[in-house]
Amino acid sequence: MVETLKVAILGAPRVGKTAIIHQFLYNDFTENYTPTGSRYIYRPSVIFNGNMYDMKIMDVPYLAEWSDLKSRGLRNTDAYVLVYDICSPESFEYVKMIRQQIQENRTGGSETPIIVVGNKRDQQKQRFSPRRTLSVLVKKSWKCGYMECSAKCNWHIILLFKELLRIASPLRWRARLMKPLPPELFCSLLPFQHPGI
Ligand SMILES: Nc1nc2c(ncn2[C@@H]2O[C@H](COP(=O)(O)OP(=O)(O)O)[C@@H](O)[C@H]2O)c(=O)[nH]1
Ligand SMILES: [Mg+2]
Repeated sequence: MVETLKVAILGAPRVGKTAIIHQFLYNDFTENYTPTGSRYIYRPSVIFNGNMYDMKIMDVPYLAEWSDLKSRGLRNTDAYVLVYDICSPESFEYVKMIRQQIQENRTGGSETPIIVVGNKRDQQKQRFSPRRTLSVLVKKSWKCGYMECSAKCNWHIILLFKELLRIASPLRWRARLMKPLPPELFCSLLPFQHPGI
């Protein structure tokens, strides 16, 4: 049976949530900004480490707080991606708030798989804080994963989804007890079928 993995992409407006998903699924990027009006669901199938997964990727517009998250059926996702713009401190504050609300309210608390993603790495000359400061905070204090990417340059986008699958799939429990898997096991992530949009 093909396993379904539900993941939610959250973050302040304009940080590049939709751009990250489109780069992953369609190898496409546009400079034009079209606000995502309501939650949009993509359902690609992917092959990861020789297994096929049906993904449900939820592109979530701005939510003021956790109660919105609950009411939109986002409570029981397998993993959350919290995106901020490395040039925008406000977008990091938003990620901080949402992360706290997820960990305080969700069953499983700090075990909830979360990856914090700093997008727009191509603009890193304008970043508001050194990478290391934020990655240490996120990894050590928040106990979340941390990555940076650029949807514009298609940099680390596949890596992000590989990491997402790794932490969202049931194998994550085994993976946590083991050393990181060797790189050759991470080499196969292929969007298998594009959703019709
Ligand atoms: N320079 C740069 N711009 C980006 C990147 N990702 C997204 N953008 C731009 O940022 C704006 C907002 O992107 P969008 O994906 O719609 O943001 P969302 O509101 O979080 O879904 C758009 O104008 C994109 O072209 C990136 O990695 N680098
Ligand atoms: Mg959007």
